[in-house]
Amino acid sequence: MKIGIVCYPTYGGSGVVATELGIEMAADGHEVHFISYSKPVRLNDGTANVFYHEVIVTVYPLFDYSPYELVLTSTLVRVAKEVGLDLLHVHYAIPHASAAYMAKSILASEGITLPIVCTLHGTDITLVGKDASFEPVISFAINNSDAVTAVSASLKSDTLQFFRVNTEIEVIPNFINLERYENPKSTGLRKSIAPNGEHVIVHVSNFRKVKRVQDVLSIFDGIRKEKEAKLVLVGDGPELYGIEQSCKEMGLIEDVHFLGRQKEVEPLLMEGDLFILPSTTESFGLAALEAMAAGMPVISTNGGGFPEVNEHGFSGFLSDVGDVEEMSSNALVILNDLETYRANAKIQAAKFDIQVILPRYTDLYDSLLTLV
Ligand code: GMT
Repeated sequence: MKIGIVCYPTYGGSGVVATELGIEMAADGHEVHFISYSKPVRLNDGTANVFYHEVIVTVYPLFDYSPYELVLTSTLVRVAKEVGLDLLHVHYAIPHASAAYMAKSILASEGITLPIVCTLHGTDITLVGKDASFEPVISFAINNSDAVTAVSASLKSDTLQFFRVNTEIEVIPNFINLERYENPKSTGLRKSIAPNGEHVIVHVSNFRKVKRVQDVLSIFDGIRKEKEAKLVLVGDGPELYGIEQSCKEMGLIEDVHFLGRQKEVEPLLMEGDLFILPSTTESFGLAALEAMAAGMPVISTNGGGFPEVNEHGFSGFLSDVGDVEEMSSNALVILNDLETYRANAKIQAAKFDIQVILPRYTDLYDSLLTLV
């Protein structure tokens, strides 16, 4: 099968899921063509059966806003014809789903059929997409995709609530490749930051408001009242500077380590004891799943798709948004019985192994191709 994948190339979860899916499909013998404005961060050069096509937007002084969606559409049409794509899978509705619809229509006018799969990831529905300035286009693009998937039941329900959807949405959860967590290279992180057996607490995000990184600091502060611990913050984003300031004001700065963006997170996660993700909402919380795969139990909030990923009292604990006291005391429960929760986290992660989830996508692709 020749599969086109459109995604954001950055560190966000939707781009990660799209890239990992493409890599697995390629490993299964399919030809996979990534189409984006920059090479996806988790895509390594020289991966067999994988190709990358860049969307190059020329900047004209006439335009205040460069028309990315139009250039993406033209690139999709060109790539589909040049390589003979069998189907196109777009990740994140804005603007990928509408660009795909337009490309499909152009191709249809030339007698070429290109089925479209659209995967909804989260903020394209819960934050950005439902804005009135996007809603009619998103509703239309969802309804006119040949198949629509959502990464959690919660996201499916949000989509049905916010958009005028009259098409079936299939829930296919995000996944991880557990093999990657089997033989980790040591980064030496634990040895260097926690040489006296301190607990290593980890948070990974894009440091946007929705991640509530300030709560991570408060929870860490609560943990430190009872246990020696270090906090590792991975990623960067708009809130990072303020978080650094807060660390200083709260007297935490000596025990907080900022690692910035990391291309390969698995080896780092393997060095941690406990993961904290206190977001206002997460459609899924891929970072929490990756943490569990590395054997880290998770302290999270209880909104969105979290209850589908993190099992309360088993792989971690869920609390109301902002209830940092409860989250700190649950963190201590985990740290007092760490080996049990570590084992549970791995059991929970195994439910989302790529071997379990990949056939769901393959079946979906096959069902579309039999209709062509
Ligand atoms: O979390 C972000 O801000 C990035 C965003 C993205 O589109 O990359 O993540 C969303 O998609 C991920 C992959 O499906 C999910 O694991 C995240 O939970 C979701 N983020 C939110 O819903 C806030």
